[in-house]
Amino acid sequence: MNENTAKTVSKFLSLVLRHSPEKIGLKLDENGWADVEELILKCSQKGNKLDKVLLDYVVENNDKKRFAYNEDETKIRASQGHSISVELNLAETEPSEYLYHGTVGKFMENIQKEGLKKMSRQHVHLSKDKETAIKVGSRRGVPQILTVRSGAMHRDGFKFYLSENNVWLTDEVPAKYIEFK
Ligand code: HQG
Repeated sequence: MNENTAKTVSKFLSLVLRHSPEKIGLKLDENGWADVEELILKCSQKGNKLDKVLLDYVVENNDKKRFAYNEDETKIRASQGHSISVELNLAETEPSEYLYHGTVGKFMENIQKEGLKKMSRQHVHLSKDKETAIKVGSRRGVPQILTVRSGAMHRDGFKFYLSENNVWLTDEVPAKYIEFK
């Protein structure tokens, strides 16, 4: 499989399964699932050639395992990262004492004031290790890594969820739980 083709498909799937299904006239259910046959048909009709072999390859080999099938592989969804409102039905999970968030310098002043906000997504995204957070921050420039006192947040009643592809999700991180250094 050509890696560039797989990457192009992954980007397009992120667009339609997380943000804009209407771009190809696709419907997601309330849990974010798309019908696999409909997805393949509608992607192909819009000039993004897709078949089940290619979709299988992307689901299996995607670097962050961004997409997942349901049990009988008739449906597919993005495991996290949505801007449209979907109910992923993730179980609440107790986080480790610290989680990490990769961002960039230009956002720091605001984050110091108001903490981490969801911005355009459905959750604040946190990583279990600094290496992953560095990669997340690097998408936008020189990464700045924030340490989140997730254990303390959890004890104070904040809820955490772990996506199927191991991204930690929460609704907000007030500034008092962030170590800036
Ligand atoms: C920042 C990728 C100002 C925040 C990654 C981030 C992740 C604030 C940006 C996933 C702020 C939002 C999500 C505040 C947060 N003031 N800026 N109060 N609170 N920010 O893309 O975490 O490759 O929505 O630091 O790996 O960067 O797409 O969030 O820089 O898991 O699968 O606002 O996207 O995954 O940006 O990335 P995003 P994110 P995929």
